[in-house]
Amino acid sequence: MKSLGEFIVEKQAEYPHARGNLSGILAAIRLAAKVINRDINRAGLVNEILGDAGAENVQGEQQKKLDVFAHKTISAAFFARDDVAGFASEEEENFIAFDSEKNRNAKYIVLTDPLDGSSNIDVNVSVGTIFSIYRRVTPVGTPVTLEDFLQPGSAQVAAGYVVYGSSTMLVYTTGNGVNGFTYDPAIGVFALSHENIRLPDDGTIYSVNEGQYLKFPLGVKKYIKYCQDDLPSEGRPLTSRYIGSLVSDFHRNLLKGGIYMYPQGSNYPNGKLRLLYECNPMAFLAEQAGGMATDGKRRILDIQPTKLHERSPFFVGSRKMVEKVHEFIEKNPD
Ligand code: P6P
Repeated sequence: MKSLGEFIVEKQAEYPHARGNLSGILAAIRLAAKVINRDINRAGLVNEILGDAGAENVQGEQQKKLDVFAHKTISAAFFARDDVAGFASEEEENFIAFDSEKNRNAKYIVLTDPLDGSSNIDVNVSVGTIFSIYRRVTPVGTPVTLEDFLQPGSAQVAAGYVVYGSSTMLVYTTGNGVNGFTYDPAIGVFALSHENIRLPDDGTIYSVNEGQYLKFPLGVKKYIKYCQDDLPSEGRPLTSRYIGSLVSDFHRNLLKGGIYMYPQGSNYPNGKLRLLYECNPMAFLAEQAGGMATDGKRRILDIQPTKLHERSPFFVGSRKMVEKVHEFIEKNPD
């Protein structure tokens, strides 16, 4: 058994100029994940964990108490270290510039969705924490600015997620493949369980909220009908699996093959998912595992962000499946 900590140290040795700051950030995420995991697992028993926080986030979505708890836990873990200069979260309208000297001298910034899919918590469906790490682009020693956060996904130095499911797993990449670690609560360790994860080139699972079908672009509608065609000789109909929790849907498709789609529609003209802390980290992981991630036309990692909470249509998973939906979109322009 190899722990996440041992793995991080081992991999850090491969970076001759590494100073251990990125390792420190991953250690902070590991600690926050253990704390969040503990409270998710007893959410039904402790009133102050379940339910609404009585406020809305910047997206106008009802914040859950655990959303706020997860945000505060991750922020505290980063602030306690000198590896992170600033932090942005779905739960805060503006980024947070850690203003202590030790943090101003840090060279990384982190963006997170502290608890994605949190509407599922009250009904005991798995949720996740998503993170995306960049080097800052403004001078070390000064407070971070919005410019540090509005970098294209291709500039990420690391990204990953924690999925609080039937077991709790941390999956991440630093640009050299994707590795998964399963949490053993009995000993408080994330142990390496899925080394060098590869996303199958094709798959038989499609994940989309088909209740929004009528709002989708014509090409996406035609692709969904293509998936449903009764053609056993061509491996169709495919299987529809949609949990309503990006991290869980993504994780299943990462391991088994498949495509997750959140297209633009009349209700979400730019798609629902946020580019910086949902699409970019998942796109980095997908590509590192051999998959593909686009907005239906463009590679997600090439998109130059203009706003912290901007949204994007999102198609991610097995390369052949993403290429196939592109064919339908190109043939059926709206
Ligand atoms: P819908 C959760 O709010 C989330 O951002 C993703 O985790 C999930 O895949 C999607 O939205 C679900 O959205 O509109 O299908 O309920």
